[in-house]
Amino acid sequence: MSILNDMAAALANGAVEVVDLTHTLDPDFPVIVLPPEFGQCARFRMEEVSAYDHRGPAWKWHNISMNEHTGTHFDAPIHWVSGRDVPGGAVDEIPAGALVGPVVVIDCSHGAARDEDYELTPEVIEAWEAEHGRIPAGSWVLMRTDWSKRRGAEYLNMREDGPHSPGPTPEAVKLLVSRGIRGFGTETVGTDAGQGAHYDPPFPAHFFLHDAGKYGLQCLANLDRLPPTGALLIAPPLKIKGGTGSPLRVLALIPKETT
Ligand code: 23J
Ligand code: MN
Repeated sequence: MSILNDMAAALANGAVEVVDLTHTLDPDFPVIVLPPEFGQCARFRMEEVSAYDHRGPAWKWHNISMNEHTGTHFDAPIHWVSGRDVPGGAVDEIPAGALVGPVVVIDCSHGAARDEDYELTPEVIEAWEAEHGRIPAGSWVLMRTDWSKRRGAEYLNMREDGPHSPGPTPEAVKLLVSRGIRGFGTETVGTDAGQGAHYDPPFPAHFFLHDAGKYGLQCLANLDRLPPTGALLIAPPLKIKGGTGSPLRVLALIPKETT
């Protein structure tokens, strides 16, 4: 009897399903837009090198380029100034065992449908815990907003005063860190709210998560397919030397509904 033989059987017979939480890397997928005085995030680009032609008669391949924080992506502790001295804080230094772990989902989709600046607060987290139990140490915590269903300009939701999208308050992030979470993930372009620059400190999710050596995931999709508890997340970033983050394929293993 082996737990992994059981897992392989469960995957084969559908008792465990694999859900893809990843958007397709596409030049048209929006990237974060910072105020103009700052350097900007490059979109995904793909250039054909050959396509079974005179440049390579039997093969097709592309050169690709992008910012580390393009598309569905992982944030490492050294992404933020608060995490700059975290040991093992670059993507290539994160141990493989830290990249697979339990995941819980806090459904904020109703609030975010009403209020594009919806805030995940300690009260929302405590209400979730009253229903589902305390957030286990070592868990990924994902904030479901259904923002991944938005297309085009609606995704960044940019206005004259900057982007408007939901996110956590500073107090909420501190509470999650105190629970000993592994990391925090969102469906929006950042782990912080669109208006997150106006909190104290600015961008509190980035500040407090990475200060504590926690990870981030952004631009996630299909969170509406996950149970609140009981799923397993597989989220390994590329092993970029000194990298602050990377696009990745995020997979969730979920138990098949048995109703
Ligand atoms: C750089 C500066 C501010 C932010 C971000 C990046 C991100 O959201 C990111 O992708 O990590 S808020
Ligand atoms: Mn990022």
